[in-house]
Amino acid sequence: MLNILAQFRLDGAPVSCERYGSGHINETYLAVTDAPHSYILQKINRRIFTDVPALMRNIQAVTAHLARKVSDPRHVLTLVPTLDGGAYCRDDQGEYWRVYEFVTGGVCLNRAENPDEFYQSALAFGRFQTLLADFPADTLSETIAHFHDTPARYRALHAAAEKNTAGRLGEVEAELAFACQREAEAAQMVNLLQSGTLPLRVTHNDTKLNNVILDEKDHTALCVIDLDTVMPGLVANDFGDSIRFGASTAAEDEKELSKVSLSLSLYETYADGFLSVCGANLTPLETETLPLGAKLMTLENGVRFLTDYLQGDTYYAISRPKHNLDRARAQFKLVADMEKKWAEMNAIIRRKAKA
Ligand code: ADP
Ligand code: GN1
Ligand code: MG
Repeated sequence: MLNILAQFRLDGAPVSCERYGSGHINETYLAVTDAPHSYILQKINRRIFTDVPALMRNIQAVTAHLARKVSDPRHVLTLVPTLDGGAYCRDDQGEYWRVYEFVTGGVCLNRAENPDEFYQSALAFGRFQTLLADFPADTLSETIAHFHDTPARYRALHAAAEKNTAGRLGEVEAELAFACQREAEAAQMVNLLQSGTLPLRVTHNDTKLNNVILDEKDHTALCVIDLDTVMPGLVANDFGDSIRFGASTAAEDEKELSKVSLSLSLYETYADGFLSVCGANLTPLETETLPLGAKLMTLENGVRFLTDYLQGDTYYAISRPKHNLDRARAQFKLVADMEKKWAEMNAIIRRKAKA
């Protein structure tokens, strides 16, 4: 790792470099130097991100845009250049590496301990949306094609079931049936986009609570991280993915399904924060479709976890044998609970829209 770090313009000499965080996609390390100054070193997942130079151009452009608009450097991710001024380096195995300034005095949470932390994440993603409203979306590359194209995610699920590479099909009949029963409605958001009724905006596309850094002292929002999937997309999907992860009463991979439900109170908290910052910029239909975003993002993630389980766990990092199946089951349980609470979910958004 030291030879990789040596290629970046670091302040001080590295004294340690350890695995860090709980992301499912990249390999993340915390590098501490004798300066003392800390950095985040990441090996970018090039199996998933097939055009890393384009991805890094997106991140450079987006972080530069954000940096021009915020006054506190802890409010935006900062890339550290290589010795020759590049945004990343490549090792002799062809792997791509990048370094960010470590946001000091920050924390990333997998679960909100209190509603205000979740509210803070809503402010962070709402501000992110607002600050990028004037960013030229057509200059961004699509880092993962069809990322939130839910019908395409279903096609991948059907193909995985057909191939049954890992021989697990017999084990997932109930989950597959649950997903298939909802296949037609899962296309609603994409249909609205294709008919031109919902606008394409610059969105984050991976708005989990642990992709926001909060100040460790008062737990106020500092900055949004994990910018690999910043692309043109739908606001309701950004809202929805936050709800899926953060307004659930249990973890994304909870095995005990009776613990998994939608907290309407956390849902309302998030809607309050998000709409207080970016609500004025949204069209009436964008606001109206926020609950649909929550349901479809949860369904889509369930479909993706199930697909990965059928394919033999090749996409997400797992830490136990049936991890992806547990994740899929928890998502589907959350979808089922959202269906029960559908009227309230919509009523909450209608109330906020009027306020
Ligand atoms: P992944 O795509 O694998 O989720 P992330 O970019 O989200 O990777 O990083 C994984 C974790 O590393 C984050 O959840 C966070 O805890 C930590 N992290 C990433 N970037 C920074 C940073 N600049 N400062 C502090 N912590 C960071
Ligand atoms: C991945 O990178 P990370 O862990 O923040 C995934 C998201 C999923 C999420 C589920 C690029 O997010 O789309 O919603 O796992 N990111 C990518 O936890 O596929
Ligand atoms: Mg992440």
